[in-house]
Amino acid sequence: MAKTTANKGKDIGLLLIGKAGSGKSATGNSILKKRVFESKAAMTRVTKCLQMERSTYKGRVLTVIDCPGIDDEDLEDESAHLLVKDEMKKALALNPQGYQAFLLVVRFGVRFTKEDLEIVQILKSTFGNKSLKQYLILLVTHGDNFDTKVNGSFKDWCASQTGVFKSLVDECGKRVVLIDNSTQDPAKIDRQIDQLLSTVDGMNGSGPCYRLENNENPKKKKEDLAADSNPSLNIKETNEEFTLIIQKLGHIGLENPKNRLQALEELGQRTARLMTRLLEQDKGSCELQEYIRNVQNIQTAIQVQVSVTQEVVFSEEMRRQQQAEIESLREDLKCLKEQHEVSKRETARRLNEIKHKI
Ligand SMILES: Nc1nc2c(ncn2[C@@H]2O[C@H](COP(=O)(O)OP(=O)(O)O)[C@@H](O)[C@H]2O)c(=O)[nH]1
Ligand SMILES: [Mg+2]
Repeated sequence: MAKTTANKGKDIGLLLIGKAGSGKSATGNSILKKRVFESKAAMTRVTKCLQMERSTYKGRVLTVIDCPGIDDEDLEDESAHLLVKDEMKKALALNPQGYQAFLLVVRFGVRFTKEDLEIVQILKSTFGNKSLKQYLILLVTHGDNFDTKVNGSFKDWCASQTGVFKSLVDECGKRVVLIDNSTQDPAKIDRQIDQLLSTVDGMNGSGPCYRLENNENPKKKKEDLAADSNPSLNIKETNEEFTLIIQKLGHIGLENPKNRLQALEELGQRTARLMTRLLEQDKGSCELQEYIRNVQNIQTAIQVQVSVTQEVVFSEEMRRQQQAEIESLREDLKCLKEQHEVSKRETARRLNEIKHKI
């Protein structure tokens, strides 16, 4: 693993890290401006495995990876440290383009404990002390609970903190961003994304991003692979599944939009399963990086097709509703005409009666 300077363009990769319930998934949804990560009130893990999602914001592709939350019990358990480290390595393999920042997510309004600092220690031993400081941003959620009348400005408040929070701020090179994931105000949502992106740009600009280096310690990699070799590792099977997915994707265009959407979603799940298998087999060694990248490209292609098809389905639904409204207006008009004819005939009949009486 190493820094690289291959950060062409302005696309941004962000990795969300933190304790379960800190607001990682909600933050991911705020950054991408869509509800793609499951977020709900629970202090245990809701996000069970790594999830990568993308969106475009002001011409930049934002890639966000949400990690399973870390429980306090995990932090007490030595062997669980290894699992967390393993998860981080998978996150690096999942996004070979690399990360401009790691967002250490904490929740405003709760007491910070030594377990919060423990996470930083695990990250340090995974990414290296120096690198971590360069890439970490402390992202504080529940900004809606931050009362400036009571606390003053967020910047001043951060500067006045002591104890664990101060240590976290220092570990993150004093880069701290407050976010309110509950807001529905589009202008505020944009302002928050702008603030986060300018913090990210401020630390890296167009400079290096953190990614898994392909040829890290090849000897060790081979040994690791031999030790970890998984009997279920079957590249032939993976290739076959990969080919089947591509073939299916090619045929999907022929379906009507609603069926196409359903088929794409099923294919998306199938591709995600293939990706999970690959990542499990790869174990962060990068040996299967080529396959992982190919599957990732398919995932992106499926995502693009899903959003295009969603738009088609939506506009078809709108057209159908408008057509139904026109039909109902026509029906009303027909009724009105008929009523008009009836009253015309009634008036003529009465006039006739009057004429006869005269
Ligand atoms: N009011 C408020 N609630 C938030 C905010 N961020 C997250 N939450 C809530 O906190 C809970 C846990 O969030 P979640 O994203 O699932 O946490 P995760 O386990 O770290 O992914 C959910 O009920 C979220 O709606 C925030 O900024 N403001
Ligand atoms: Mg989550």
